[in-house]
Amino acid sequence: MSQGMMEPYGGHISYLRFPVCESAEGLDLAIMGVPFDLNTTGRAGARFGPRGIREMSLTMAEFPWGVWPWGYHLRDKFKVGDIGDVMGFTAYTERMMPAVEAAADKVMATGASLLTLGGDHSITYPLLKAHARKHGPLALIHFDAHSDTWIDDDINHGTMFHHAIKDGTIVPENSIQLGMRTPNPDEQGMLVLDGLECLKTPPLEMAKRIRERVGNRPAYLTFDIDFLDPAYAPATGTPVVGGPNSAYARDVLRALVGMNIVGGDQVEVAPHYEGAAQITALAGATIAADILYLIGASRSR
Ligand SMILES: [Mn+2]
Repeated sequence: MSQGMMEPYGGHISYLRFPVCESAEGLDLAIMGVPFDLNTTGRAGARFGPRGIREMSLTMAEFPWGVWPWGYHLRDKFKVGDIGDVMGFTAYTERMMPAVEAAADKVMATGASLLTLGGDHSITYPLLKAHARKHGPLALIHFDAHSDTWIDDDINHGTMFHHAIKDGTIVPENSIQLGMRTPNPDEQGMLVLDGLECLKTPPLEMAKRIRERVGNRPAYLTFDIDFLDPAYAPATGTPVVGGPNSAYARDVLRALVGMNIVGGDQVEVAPHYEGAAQITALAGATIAADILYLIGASRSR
């Protein structure tokens, strides 16, 4: 192949074609999937998210110069590997939570940083717990159409951040939620910039507000694909119209480079709600790449 180009329609499938690894041992950056969607309140299907994202990531993996416009290939600076999916919990939330937490703990123990592909958004809760165990209470940078702070003793993909605040895993005073456009009667101390606010705020200004809110606290970045308008991400469980586009999201993300982002995830892509174009999985794969570059840049600080 000329110049190390990799045609997106052939070859083995892994996230951005990083090597498939048994574990995170020896890696700087590990990518892991959690194919679970039983905590969805709307349309299920995000269990197919990790696979869909990996497949569409191949379009970006074509180039040996990395993902535009980052200007370098992550493999030239870091040891990166796709460690596969957390599995073995089948249809049980009560098994998924500890399995994901243990898998993330295992990655943390190697010294690698973790990017996770969901799955429904409830998978973020055990991931936050594992990251907080390593880094202390976290700032949450949360892109979503929904606040996910509903007050309920049970955990589903709309309640987990209420629990994460209650148990001290995230610090609301340093946390920020962007893109909300559903009723949110119980704001619990996080700064909420709703969908209309996003549309009125230029990306660099938005990034500045995120930096100011987070301060020096180690941050975890979680990106629900329904942050994007359904025109840009139709294949998701609970789409809400009136959101920003994918270029806006990427601009905000890229402007966070240099922050201490210790881990992150891209969740709620449910590929089967659209046809062969796979717009949503492509957006998810691209945003996941941006998050991975941010985590890498944090390691280089
Ligand atoms: Mn959401």
